[in-house]
Amino acid sequence: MGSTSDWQTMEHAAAVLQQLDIPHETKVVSAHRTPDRLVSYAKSAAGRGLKVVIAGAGGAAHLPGMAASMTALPVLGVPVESHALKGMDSLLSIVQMPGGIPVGTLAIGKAGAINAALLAAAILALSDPALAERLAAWRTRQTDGVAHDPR
Ligand code: RP5
Repeated sequence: MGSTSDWQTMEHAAAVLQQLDIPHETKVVSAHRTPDRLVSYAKSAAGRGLKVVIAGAGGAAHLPGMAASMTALPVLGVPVESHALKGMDSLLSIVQMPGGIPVGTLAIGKAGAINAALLAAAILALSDPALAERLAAWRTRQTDGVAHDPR
């Protein structure tokens, strides 16, 4: 994520990865404040064994796109809700990648963070049958937890 201030959003992604027992790391990597850290992180990601990158950022959110430009790994972008524009700036910055460098863009805020983790899990589950079972069980628990009556 681009800042420690993004953690209150991105912790929801980390929580889902934890629930699914998916090894992961959480890092602050700012495209504009720590550009060298971003280059190093993105270029070394595949070699360090990472399989998917979830990049959350707000405002002029170039972190996911810049990361995607420097790795062949799937990059999932989470638009963090900004104060000034409620995350519309983040969303448009992340989703409007020119053709050639894809970023899988999720919803603004908490829902996007949760779904980024679930989408990463689905990608990883393609080659991990045990994870596929855990993901199916997670979804079944969610389904079973939906009340029939709103009161
Ligand atoms: C972006 O600027 C970060 O991703 C964060 O969402 C936003 C604001 O960062 P802080 O000023 O709170 O550190 O780079």
